[in-house]
Amino acid sequence: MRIDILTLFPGMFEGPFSESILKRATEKKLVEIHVHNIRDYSTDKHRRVDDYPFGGDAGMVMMIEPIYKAIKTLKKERAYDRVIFTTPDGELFDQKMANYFSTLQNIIILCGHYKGIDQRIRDHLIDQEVSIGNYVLTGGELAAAVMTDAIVRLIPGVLHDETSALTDSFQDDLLSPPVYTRPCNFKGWRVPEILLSGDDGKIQQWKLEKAIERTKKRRPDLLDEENTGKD
Ligand code: 6GU
Repeated sequence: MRIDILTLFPGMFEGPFSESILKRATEKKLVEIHVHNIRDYSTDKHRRVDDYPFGGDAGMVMMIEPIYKAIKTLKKERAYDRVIFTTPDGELFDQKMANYFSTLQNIIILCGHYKGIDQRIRDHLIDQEVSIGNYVLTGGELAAAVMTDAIVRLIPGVLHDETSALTDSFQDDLLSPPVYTRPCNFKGWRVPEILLSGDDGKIQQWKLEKAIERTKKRRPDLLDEENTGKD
């Protein structure tokens, strides 16, 4: 899979993509992540990427030309399955969407600046608008990093234990059960006896019960028929 990110702040991606699982996935060539500075595609000599809004109002607006040029340049090189725009008024990102995106070959993520982007970009250059939650961030960069993380860890071979993504919270609309490690007794705080029993059937049953119990308590919305995300 290849993910191309278009942003005015490429530095914001340096940390998240150079540590831990994303770093290893890149090194193992399971994913290619390319971060492009939109300013490099500016079409005027001052390297401008924004301009004053028509009709007045405060603030600047991201111009269409650099973004058009950046997307066109990428599309000349390869076919893209999806051009995604990050914006708080987009469709809510969830596990189901992450699963779907992780099956695609090539995607572009344009990092938005809410209110501050020429509407024609959204109308003509974008396939899907996505938000990561009901709060407003200063820009779409952190949202793009969050989405990239959620997508990349689902690519086969990225996680050590192939099954571990399948047992994630949300994959079956259940939260994960609690987990424990040694010591089995820490100052009298004990690991549930059943986990030490060696009876795998009983242990699996216990994990499922705990997952359901935890979901009922913390996220009853996930158990609503209407909300299962399955159709
Ligand atoms: Cl995608 N962008 C911004 N600016 N804020 C957000 C968001 C995106 N998702 C939630 N809040």
